[in-house]
Amino acid sequence: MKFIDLRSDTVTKPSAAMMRAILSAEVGDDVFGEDPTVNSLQERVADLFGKESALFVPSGTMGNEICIKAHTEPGNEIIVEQESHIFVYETAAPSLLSGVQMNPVRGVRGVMPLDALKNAIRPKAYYMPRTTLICIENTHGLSAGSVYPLERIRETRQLALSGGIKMHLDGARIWNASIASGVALTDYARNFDSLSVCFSKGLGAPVGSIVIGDSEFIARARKFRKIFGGGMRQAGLLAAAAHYALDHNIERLREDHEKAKYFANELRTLNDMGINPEEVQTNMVFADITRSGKSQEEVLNLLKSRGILLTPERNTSIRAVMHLDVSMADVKEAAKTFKTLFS
Ligand code: TLP
Repeated sequence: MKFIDLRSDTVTKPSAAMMRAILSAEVGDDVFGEDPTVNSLQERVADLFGKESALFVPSGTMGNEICIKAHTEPGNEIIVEQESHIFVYETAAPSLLSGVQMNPVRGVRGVMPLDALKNAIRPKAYYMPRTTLICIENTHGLSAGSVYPLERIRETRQLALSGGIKMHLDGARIWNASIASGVALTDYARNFDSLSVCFSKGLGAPVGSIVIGDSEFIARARKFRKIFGGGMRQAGLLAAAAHYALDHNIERLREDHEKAKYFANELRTLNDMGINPEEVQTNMVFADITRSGKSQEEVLNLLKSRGILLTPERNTSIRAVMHLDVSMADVKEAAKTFKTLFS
């Protein structure tokens, strides 16, 4: 059975053209800093975001965790959004790897209110943890890929600066945010001390993320990448895929956003599932299944039996993610099947 795989934009496979780019990559030992394709990718991405330096890493999780490690000391506290990937999906790695405590702030569709942030920043008392980092996620995955408004990022930056607090961006899907909002990558980046962005989500590369910051920060990050086991050797093979993704797969994210809008529009009549096309900002659609009379597992299995794969989210929803390996025709078919099953 051929599946229409809407579980994540991470499921894409490298295209033939991307494979050719991989096969013709010039490589060297990147732990010695001698891989020309990794080096050119790092320079390219630093430029793209208007920062001094960048470091290629195996995954988005490692990118986030290296940045948290490089910004903090054990016993510090970091502020994260309550439904952020760092808080929910990284298996408490900040506590385990950096010895920090996470202070979760409840956001509205992933966006943390300023007064809640102010309350979360600890007074400078010796008997309290020191707040050293605020993490923002853009787009915000558990809010169905919603975009973090630039204005709020700027206000948060001002607040952070006034308390001597650093800012980190989990920008796994910053490309989608930039395409949807029209905000330049540099405009996002200037508000952060570090960013982690992924090539292996909407951009369609098989593996790879990159950490971005000033040169001093990236030197620290390089050390922690080695400590965390992320020093790779002939990683130019992967960096070539990332170069290809930057050349070909950013602008086309618009198509994924259109597919998500279409899907949500088609399903909006399933009132009980709370699908509002107005809320679809990028490439994800969430459906609430609590009133369907079926468990998450039952709903997912039913869809699977008709050739459609989605993921469970929270305990209440299922998620469809659009990407370059599903066509508009696939999405139309998926929407049709979905409607017949749940109308
Ligand atoms: N997200 C995955 C799952 O882990 C949930 C997905 O399918 O969406 N930050 C954000 C915002 C992410 O969505 C993800 C992956 C990561 C970081 C981690 O990236 P990887 O999987 O490369 O470690």
